[in-house]
Amino acid sequence: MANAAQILARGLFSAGCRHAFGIPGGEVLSVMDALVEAGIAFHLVRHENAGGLMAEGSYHMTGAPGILLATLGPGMANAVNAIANAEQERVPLVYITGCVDPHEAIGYSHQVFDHRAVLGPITKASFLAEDGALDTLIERALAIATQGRPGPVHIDLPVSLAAREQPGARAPGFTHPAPAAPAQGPALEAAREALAAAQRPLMVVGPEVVFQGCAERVATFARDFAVPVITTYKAKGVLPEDNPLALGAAGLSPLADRHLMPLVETADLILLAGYDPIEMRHRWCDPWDPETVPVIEFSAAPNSHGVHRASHRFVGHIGAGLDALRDGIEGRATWSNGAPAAARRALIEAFAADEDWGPAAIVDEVRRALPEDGVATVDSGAHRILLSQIWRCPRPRTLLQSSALGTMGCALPLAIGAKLAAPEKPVVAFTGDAGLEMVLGELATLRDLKLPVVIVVFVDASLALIELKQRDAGFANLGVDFGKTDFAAVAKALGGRGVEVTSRADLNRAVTEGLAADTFTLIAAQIERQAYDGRF
Ligand SMILES: Cc1ncc(C[n+]2csc(CCOP(=O)(O)OP(=O)(O)O)c2C)c(N)n1
Ligand SMILES: [Mg+2]
Repeated sequence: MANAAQILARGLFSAGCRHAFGIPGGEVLSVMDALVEAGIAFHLVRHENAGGLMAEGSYHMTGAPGILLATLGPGMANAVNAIANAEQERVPLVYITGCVDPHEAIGYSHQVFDHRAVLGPITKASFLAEDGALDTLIERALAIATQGRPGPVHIDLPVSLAAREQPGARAPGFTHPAPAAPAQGPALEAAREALAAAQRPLMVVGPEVVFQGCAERVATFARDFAVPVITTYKAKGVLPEDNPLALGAAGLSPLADRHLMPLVETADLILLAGYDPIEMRHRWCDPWDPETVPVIEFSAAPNSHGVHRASHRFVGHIGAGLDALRDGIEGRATWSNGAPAAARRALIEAFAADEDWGPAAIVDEVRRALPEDGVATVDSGAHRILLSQIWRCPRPRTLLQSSALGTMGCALPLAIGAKLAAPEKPVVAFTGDAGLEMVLGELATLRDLKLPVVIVVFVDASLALIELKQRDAGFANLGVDFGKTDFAAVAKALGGRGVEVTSRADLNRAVTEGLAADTFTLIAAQIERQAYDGRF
């Protein structure tokens, strides 16, 4: 016989989960025990929000849903940002919280409020666990979290239920549904005719290709049909970025858009492959007119966002969709005017990283020092926009970031979760100084886990992205600059290695040594204030 917590834990194990993150309170002790008993390691973090982002990092490396555990009240509320992030970033995450027993909550108020009401708008589902249905509950939670457009699911588990035996419960199981291809019919025929006729096709690739695991098929399609590819920041590497058809990433950079939009405007076929516009800035609202150009869209879930329109929409597996689209059609030369190749050259020039020192040099030098199979994470801020344009991804899931919610404080925990789940991969986290100061406590988590993650912090004593916007808009300088922290000293105080750098050679050496060390290394890369002016 198993208790409620054990049934949930076994269900999570059956879905491939091997790591859980969180901070316990008295209300979730039996859940923590059950996780470990089921074969899922529990990692103590310093802040629940960071724990949720570590769970995301582990998901990117393994494909299994992330697990976050928090106690009731303050523990539950601390993770709100990470849950909103999982919802916007399409991360399958199971969030288990403890709660007082429902009958007790009627006459007890200490730390008690409605968890599910708080989480309702930012989860795909929120359940109150009940006796007698734990097996079905965890199966539903996993199905909802992983299917269609993935996202977070919350389970509120009353204290006494967690430890109560559940007679008659079956062993929960988990199966992925088989990939769904478009049905034969007039919509598919019309789309195929558009592909066969296209002379200037353009593909926009988004993260659904990555989580459906069909990057290779999308890349093959692009090569066979000579289709230039724009990716979102999250889909970087679906087509290796050294491929001549790779036009780099679009997202938050007006400078990149200046080179990419003319292609969007002159294409005679737009192919959307798992493209989710939640990562994009305003310029990508309604960017094409399906009245004048055929737009074929393959997506994991129906698009009800209203951000763009399409002529032919197919919901299901993107790889299977592209296979059905191309069946029997021959690839041929495209874009006789050479416009995509010219745009690619112009983009490389626009984001040149050949300076001696500065933010672009830092990105460039770390790219040189990090092996091909390395994973980078990046925080939110000016450094992220520049890095997302410069950094070359040889494969998907080699650059992790919060590109939909765009939260600060994500890079360090994402890196911790990724390194734990894939210890053989070199992992580097890039962060701004303000973003790092939000999550400094997690350096202690890194120390305890003995993980050789390298953290590169762009030290400019400024909220550079906001300072730039403030100046551009003509506001007085206010609330965007702050004092310089001695990050190298902080790293040492928290049990790691710390080094300050102001040159390419020192940075390269620090990264190489850090990746081979037995603990974390924090590299404080000093840059000038206002170093991003005119760069993106
Ligand atoms: C949690 C959170 N708070 C506020 C913001 C708004 N914001 C976006 S970038 C940024 C500045 C970040 O500063 P820093 O980490 O130093 O990076 P930099 O811009 O200097 O590269 C701020 C405040 C945000 N995205 N997330
Ligand atoms: Mg800064």
